[in-house]
Amino acid sequence: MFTTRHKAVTAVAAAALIMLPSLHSAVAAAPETPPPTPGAASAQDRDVYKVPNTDSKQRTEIAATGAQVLSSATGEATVEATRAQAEQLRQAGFTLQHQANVADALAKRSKGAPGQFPPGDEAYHTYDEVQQEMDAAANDHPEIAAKSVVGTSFEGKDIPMMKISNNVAQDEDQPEVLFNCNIHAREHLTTEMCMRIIQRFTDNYPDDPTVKEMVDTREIWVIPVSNPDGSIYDYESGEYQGWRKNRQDQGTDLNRNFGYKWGCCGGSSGDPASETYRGEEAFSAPETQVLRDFAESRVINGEQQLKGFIDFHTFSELVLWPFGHTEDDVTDGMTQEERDRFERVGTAMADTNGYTPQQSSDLYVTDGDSLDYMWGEQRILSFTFEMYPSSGGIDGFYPPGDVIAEETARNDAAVDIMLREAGAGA
Ligand code: 0X9
Ligand code: CA
Ligand code: ZN
Repeated sequence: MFTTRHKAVTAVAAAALIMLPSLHSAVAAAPETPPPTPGAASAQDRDVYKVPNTDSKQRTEIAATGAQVLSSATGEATVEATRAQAEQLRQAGFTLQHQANVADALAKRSKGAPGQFPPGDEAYHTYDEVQQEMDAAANDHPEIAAKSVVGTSFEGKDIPMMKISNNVAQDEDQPEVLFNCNIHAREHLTTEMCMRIIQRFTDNYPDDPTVKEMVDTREIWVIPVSNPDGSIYDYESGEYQGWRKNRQDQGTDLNRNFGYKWGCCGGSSGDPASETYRGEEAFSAPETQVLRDFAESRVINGEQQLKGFIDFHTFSELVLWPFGHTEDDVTDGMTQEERDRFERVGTAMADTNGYTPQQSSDLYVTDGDSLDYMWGEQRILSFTFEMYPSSGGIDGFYPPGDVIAEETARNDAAVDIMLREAGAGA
């Protein structure tokens, strides 16, 4: 791994040298659209289509071309595809109705200053603001909140993490839950979800009895930005890029790079240009290594301390449980009893936020996603939440800042259920 990274860094340094003159002359004009990532399908090359009347098998077939199913409300799929992928789908007999070019749709939005979210979206936390607010929360609540760096990204940026618990400096024998956000770069609302969790379980500790109970009896881990390189790249020019992956070469889809049945089942792409590129090998991305290493580090005396995991994504308003790699409800690593527990807890959470509960593969089959690893390998009760909105095109990833409060508070009760359930049967 070290060799691969070293090589990549050298290549980037060489590229930077070659690019120096043009980079210099570009400094004056701001905001500047970042140079397209060589090889990767840029926003210009991707379009959004509607595909009527799909079932999960067809959505899996669509995803297998490397196209991305953005949502599928009442069977009508919204699909993001390159021209080649669209052609392949038409040849396979799908009806595609063109909605918009991704770059055109993003260019219509108002522009922000470099390094800032655009006008109307200022309420979103930049990476620096995430760090500052986590520092402030830890400083204001030193007994119950501790900030650390769980690992570093491909570009060497810190991935910050918060632990929230009573006696936070001690590793107590209490059920642990991990909340992960922004593994997909453009899904910025999820960062706000993790910031909401941090804010609520620190500020409300004295006054809210449920918060107090959970902080006193659980160990809560929160990672607001698990893909900092991709997240920053998406907004830093002041104009959204519609970026999904990390920033390793053409980008790896981190949610296809986990090492449980990696690449097994046609639920990811081997093409580095694809939005769902699975990477060179399982855990080839530093960011998935960080999550794997953290999960492994929580095995104490042979027992996994993490009893619950939620990976927050946008969008479609879904509560998803494993497995993603197979349509089978019951399979190797999932008994009927375990499946029934997932359905029971998933449905209970969905009853509180109005999302639709289902098995991951009911949306479409994926391999190498975070849930399949966290459950399949680590046996942690794991869910993917697809947050607001319920449907949409590329703009579905960029709801205005004024929805943040409502759409994050909407998951308070579900978060509490996850924390409570982490203490059951342990
Ligand atoms: O495709 C994904 O990685 C997730 N959806 S997103 O639009 N946020 O990219 C869903 C992953 C859940 N797993 C399966 N659907 N199998
Ligand atoms: Ca504790
Ligand atoms: Zn996602």
